[in-house]
Amino acid sequence: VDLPLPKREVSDPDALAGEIMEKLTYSIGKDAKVATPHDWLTATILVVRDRIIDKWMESTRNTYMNNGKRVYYLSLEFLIGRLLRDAMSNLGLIDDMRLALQSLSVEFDVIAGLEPDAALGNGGLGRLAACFMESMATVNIPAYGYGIRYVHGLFRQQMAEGWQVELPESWLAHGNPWEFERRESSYEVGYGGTVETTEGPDGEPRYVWKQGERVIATAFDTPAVGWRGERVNTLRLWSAQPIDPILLDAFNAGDHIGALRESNKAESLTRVLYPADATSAGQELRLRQEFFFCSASLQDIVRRHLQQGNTLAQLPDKVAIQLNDTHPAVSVVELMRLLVDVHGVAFNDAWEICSKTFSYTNHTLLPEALESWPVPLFERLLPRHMQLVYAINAKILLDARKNRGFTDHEIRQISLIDESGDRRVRMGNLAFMGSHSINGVSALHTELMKETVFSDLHKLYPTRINNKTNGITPRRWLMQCNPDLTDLIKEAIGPEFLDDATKLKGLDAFADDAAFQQKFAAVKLANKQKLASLVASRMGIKLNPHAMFDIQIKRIHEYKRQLLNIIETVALFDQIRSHPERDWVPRVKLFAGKAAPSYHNAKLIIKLANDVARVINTDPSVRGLLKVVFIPNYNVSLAEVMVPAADLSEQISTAGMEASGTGNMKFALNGALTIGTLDGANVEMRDHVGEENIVIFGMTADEVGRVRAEGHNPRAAIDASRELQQALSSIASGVFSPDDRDRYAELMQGIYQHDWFMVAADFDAYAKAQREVDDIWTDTSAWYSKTIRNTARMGWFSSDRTIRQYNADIWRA
Ligand code: DL6
Repeated sequence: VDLPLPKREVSDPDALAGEIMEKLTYSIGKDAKVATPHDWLTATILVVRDRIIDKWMESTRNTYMNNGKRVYYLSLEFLIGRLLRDAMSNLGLIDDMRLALQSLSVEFDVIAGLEPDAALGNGGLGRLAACFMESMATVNIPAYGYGIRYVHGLFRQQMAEGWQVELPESWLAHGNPWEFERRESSYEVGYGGTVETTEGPDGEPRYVWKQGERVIATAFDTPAVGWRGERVNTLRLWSAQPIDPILLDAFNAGDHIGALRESNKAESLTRVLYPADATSAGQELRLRQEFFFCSASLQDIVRRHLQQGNTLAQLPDKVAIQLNDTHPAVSVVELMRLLVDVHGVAFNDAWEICSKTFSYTNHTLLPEALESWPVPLFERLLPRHMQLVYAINAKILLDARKNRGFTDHEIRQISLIDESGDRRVRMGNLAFMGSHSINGVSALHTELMKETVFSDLHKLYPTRINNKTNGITPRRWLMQCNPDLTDLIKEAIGPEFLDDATKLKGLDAFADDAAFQQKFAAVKLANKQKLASLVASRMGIKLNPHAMFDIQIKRIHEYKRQLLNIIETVALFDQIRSHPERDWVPRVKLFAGKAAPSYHNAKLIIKLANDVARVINTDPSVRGLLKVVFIPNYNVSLAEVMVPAADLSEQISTAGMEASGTGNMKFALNGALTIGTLDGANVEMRDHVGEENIVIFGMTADEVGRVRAEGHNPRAAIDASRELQQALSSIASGVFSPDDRDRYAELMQGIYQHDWFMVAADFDAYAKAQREVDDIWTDTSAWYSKTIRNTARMGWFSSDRTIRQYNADIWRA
């Protein structure tokens, strides 16, 4: 029946207040007299959600009617953060909702602050997926995100005497009013068992996978709203459930724990997010998680495709599947299995369908992050998939040898099986072979992909690798996190930039305007005051908002070089004490970020930052010129306060090691000056903002490669720099760790002995660049003319542009 869609027409404050009361009463079952702030939050979300649903149904119905091509973004991580402010801002409801809540004596900011931060991701890769969901809806692409509904997202970080302690994060404790459970969209996912061969009707062998274990994947849908609410897409997250919730026989026989064993095992599949980012987790549970969400997603995609009356041969015309890194790479073989074994498509035809349907994004070149699975494990969990891996490998390797003259060495490099040690299945090679497009996430990273990890596959398929430089959504990372700056920009250049971030360019004309600079500075100061009050209330530390806020926030990793920043801070501390006569620029050094729980050196770096902070912050000879703070529990919501408050953005990774970075873009867009290396997207940022508006230092990726190949001698760099010598020896000898003098000896030895991350090699250049930053800061007008130009010229880094490029070159939806 063609029923008209219902619609919430009115949204003035009175109507909204009435609806909030209605939700509170009839959906939550609470009297306003006894409602808790959480009840008000839920009621408010439900009212906003109603408006989203209107658009959601409209978008879904249109896509169905058009039977056009859909994009599926498969990602093991979606680092979503809070949704309420974002959704309200995209629907243009912020002001009316504030007034509505006020009329009910509820403070919007208070309840908005109670929304849990959905941290279903570790860092850059997961946050990029969340920005992409918002941009795909904004640029009107029919898209689905597919992932896992982890019960516990990324751990909560606490400090115990300066050491990171990991605690579980329970984002679902108060329920999740944004999501819809779709019991009808459930699929069985199998593991283990055996493969039986029978004869098909055509006389060809048919393979039947007799699965040893099975679980149910149930869908939970969350709407993803685009700018101005024009389109709403779906984020579908899978939750694992047992086939039999309880074994009654066992229960009745008194085995109450055994009766729930299967159920617990199934549910534990989607209980926790693996807290590692740039290292491959390498656990059986991780492979089970990956296969679980890939199998459920592909079954869902194929079902939807066929339900629309399409044929399987049409799959590439109607479906584009983007693999977010190698985590969903097992999808390639799962789709082959569904096509060949379940739907009877011939192997070669199935392979063509697969490679035309999939595309793959690589997010890191770090060898330790390139996923591979021991052959025995892969074979035990996924016996039919192992056969398919061998069949695909045979097809590709034979072709490479026969038709392309590949040498033994090249064959070994491109093979799906790594034979160099224990035999392993290489997921990067699988994703590459099974995709028609392989993209890097910045220009430099893409070139390095061609030259390093994928050089041989690039030789075999020279047209597949392409670049899609990352972007960030300006809705969350400007309008929502920095409303005062957004208003100021609107006042100066009008509202067009809200719909097209490249229009920010108009601000260039105001960069040298003294009156505008003052207003820009006032907004920055207010944002710094806001951050200062957060630090005061959480940590009891007072910050001077007139000091330069110098911020490094990101995962803690040696290649990101928080250590370089800390060592330079120690050197600055020495200088301030040795040269009290100089005009030092007052600085607040702020750090935040989580370390993978098993990453020893990263955790030690957090402890060092805290140790250094304790000593510097209590030394009277510093006279308030330097303060160091490590803010615990970095997450999206904290970033939303820190990014607008930054004067200086630290993007100082060892060149060639950061694939892109996206924090770098957020800071520059919000009017921070960047100090950075020529790494990842910093290179393109320099091209866009102009080299006079960014402070670049240090070795290039080529130089790092060359020095590593020739043998780096860190001693020479250390001997040549008195400041570095002093800083290293004070840390190594226990000046900052009197309770355990050797705590940092080994960490410092790493720099003396091999300096893999080029900390010593880049130290002098970094320290010099920092003094350059001081000089610019001292000339207030020069500072603001540069930082305003950063805001003006960062529009290209909107994820809308990135998504348009994906669509134009890869998906064609
Ligand atoms: O592409 C998003 C993001 C990049 O900006 C970072 O440079 C990169 O480190 C990050 N990669 C990861 C690790 N991924 N794996 N696997 O998060 O991706």
